[in-house]
Formats: sequence, structure tokens, C-alpha cells
Amino acid sequence: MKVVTSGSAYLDIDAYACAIAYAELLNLQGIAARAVSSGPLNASVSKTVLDWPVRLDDYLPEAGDEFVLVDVSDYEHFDPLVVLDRVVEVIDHHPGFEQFWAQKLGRCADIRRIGAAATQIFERWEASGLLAHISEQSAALLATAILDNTMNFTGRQVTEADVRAYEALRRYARLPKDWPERYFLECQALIESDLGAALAADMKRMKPDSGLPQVFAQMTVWNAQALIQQHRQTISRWLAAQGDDWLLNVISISEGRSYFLVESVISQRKLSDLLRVDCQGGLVIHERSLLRKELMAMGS
Ligand SMILES: [Mn+2]
Repeated sequence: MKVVTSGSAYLDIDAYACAIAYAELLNLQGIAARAVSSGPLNASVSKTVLDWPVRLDDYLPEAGDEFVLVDVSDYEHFDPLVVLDRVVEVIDHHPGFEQFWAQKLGRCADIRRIGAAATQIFERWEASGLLAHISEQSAALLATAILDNTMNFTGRQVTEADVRAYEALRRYARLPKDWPERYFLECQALIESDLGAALAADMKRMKPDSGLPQVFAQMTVWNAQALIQQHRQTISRWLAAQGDDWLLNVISISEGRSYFLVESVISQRKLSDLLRVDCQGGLVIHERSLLRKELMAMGS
């Protein structure tokens, strides 16, 4: 049996989609495969997505099984059920471990800078000649994974291949034209229903010499302006409880912008130095979306 699986901490929709859709392809090609994970799903696997009639397999690997890793290549962070020596294929878009896997697996390691691993799985389907037989659910999962991982094609790592894969998959999935907005608004509603949990899920403490506010939280939503208008007090109160030097970066997917919420004078001074902007008023709108890791690179 080939066990298609991913990371250990949680599965996002890219990992989830890749495992299910690749196992489906292997089975169609006559190779017995199961999509398996022992990790929890994160909020990117939205309620609507969970309602689609498709699931991970309830299967426990046995001695002799082989493993295929999707959307992960860091050997310290893959699912604990994986036996390293029995990994036969790796399909991933995170950098850092290309050399290790190239040496171990040669051409069976496909690690590329691309918007979503789902695009790589789409390419497998296409190359197999079986794309016309992909299930509506797998197509919908892969398409949604591409939307999510590329932030609706506004992210830094988007390629032509991602755009092409989405267009093809959207048709097989029969997704409505406004699916991106519907999907991301659903994710945003989930974030808004428990802001503390969402802030805690992506909050990092910066080193004192980083030039950045000590508490640096980040959130990705469809409409940052609406989120901040409605919830600014709740968010500020929650972050102020973490310390008096904090910053929140809200990435607004529909606009491709970043909204920085920064209310204490000390934090405002740090952000002013970094971005050369006036931070008085506590809200800075940056004309393009910036990721925390980009700001960290600017600070160091
Ligand atoms: Mn991914």
C-alpha cells in the first residue's frame, strides 16, 4: 500500500487536497493508495469543504507500506506515522530540503518554488492522461488549495502554472465564478467567531534586537477593512494583554494590501523607522501585502 500523507502539526487545505487527490490518481492507475493523516485540520479546511462528500482514509500503515509525502519535505515535521526509510516520493513547494531528497530519491523528489503543491498534483493528473476522470471533489479540493496557498493569486510565489491549474480544475470542479470570495469570506467568518484563537494561532515573539515590535501577530482575511472596523477594540485589547509593544499585520486578500494595527507609541516608532510611514492613529494601510517574514528581513 502507498500511504499519501503530509506534515505533523496540522493539515491545511493544500496538504489535505494533495493527499486525497493524489491517492485518487494512484488508485485509478492501479496502484493501491490511501490518503492518511494523524494531524488535525486547520481553519483553511472550511465548513463547506468539509461538507463535500470526500474524506481522508481511515487506515493505519502496516509493515511493508510505502510513503508519499505531499506539501512537506522537512523530515523533522512530517506525520509521525511515516517511516523515513520507506518514503518513495516527495511532492512539495517548501524550500530547504531539496538536496537531501534529490540524493535519496533522485527524480522521485519533486520540490519546486510554486504557489501550491496542489498545482504539482494537478500536473500529475494531466501527465497521466486521466484528468477527464478526476472526481468533482478532488478537483474542487485542489482548486481551493491553490486559491488558499496563493492568497487568490496575490502571493509572492504564484506562477503561471498555478493560474493554469486553477482554471482547468475550476471547470472539472464546477465551482461557481464567485467561489474565491465565498471561500475566503467563510474562512474570515470563522476567524471572526473566535478572534483570540486566530490571533494566538499566528503570533510570534520577536527578538529584542529585531527592530520590530516584540509581539507580532498576523492574520489573512478577505476584507481587512471590514474586520478592523468591526473588531478593532477586541483585537487591540487581546494584543495589549500580551505586552505593550505589539503589531498586527492583517493581509487583505481582496485588495492585495496589508493593514497594520499598531497602537502604542513605542511600536509605532519601530514601524515608522522600518516603513518610513506615519503611524499616528494606529492604523497603517500598505499598498501591497507584506508578510511578516518580509518585514523581518527588512528589520535585520
Ligand atoms: Mn502548500
